[in-house]
Amino acid sequence: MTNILIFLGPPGSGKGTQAEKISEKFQIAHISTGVMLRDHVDRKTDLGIKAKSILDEGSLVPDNLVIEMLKDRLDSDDCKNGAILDGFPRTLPQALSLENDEKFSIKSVIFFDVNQEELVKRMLERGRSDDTEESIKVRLQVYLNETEPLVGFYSKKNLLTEINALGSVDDISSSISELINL
Ligand code: B4P
Repeated sequence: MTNILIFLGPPGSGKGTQAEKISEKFQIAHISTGVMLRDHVDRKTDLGIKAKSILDEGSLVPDNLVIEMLKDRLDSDDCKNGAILDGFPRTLPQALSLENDEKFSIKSVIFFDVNQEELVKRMLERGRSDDTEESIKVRLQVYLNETEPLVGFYSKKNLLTEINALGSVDDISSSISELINL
């Protein structure tokens, strides 16, 4: 059984930044579906060719493709100590795909709370190819429609802890470290 810690939050809330630090500190795998998808795009795999325009416009890659990619990755040896999922699940079907698989045990879900103005500022400063004003607008709307309902979903299961993700990277990382119980 693989223990799982989920980082949930809007785009640009710092999930990737914190997952990198926490994974190193606790020696658990860091799995970012965004990083994996961008890698497929760079390598021009079949998945990457399908995903490129979706990423650039700010929409979500279809559930079946992301779920298959993620579960393959979770089968790797480096996930034996547990894994942080950064950016997955982003939809209810993705959440159910974890829930209904007895190979995985969700230990905790950390929700990154940041106001919209700060999110837009961070993403524009980062300047990735999908960080244009137009795609940021789409991503924030997609987040509200598809991903935010997962806050209630995990809260009802008593798995969710909300953290204030405004402040210094180190302070936020310390707050998260106190919550880790893998
Ligand atoms: P992701 O790669 O997951 O990226 P993100 O949500 O935009 O960013 P994150 O929250 O990780 O923020 P970061 O630490 O970088 O997704 C990209 C795309 O991939 C999606 O739009 C979608 O198309 C696709 N995708 C991914 N997963 C999918 C799934 N499950 N299903 C379908 N499609 C999927 O931080 C942002 C910036 O803020 C950085 O520049 C950072 O340096 C800065 N920052 C971080 N912490 C800060 C702090 N405390 N103070 C100030 N700045 C800070």
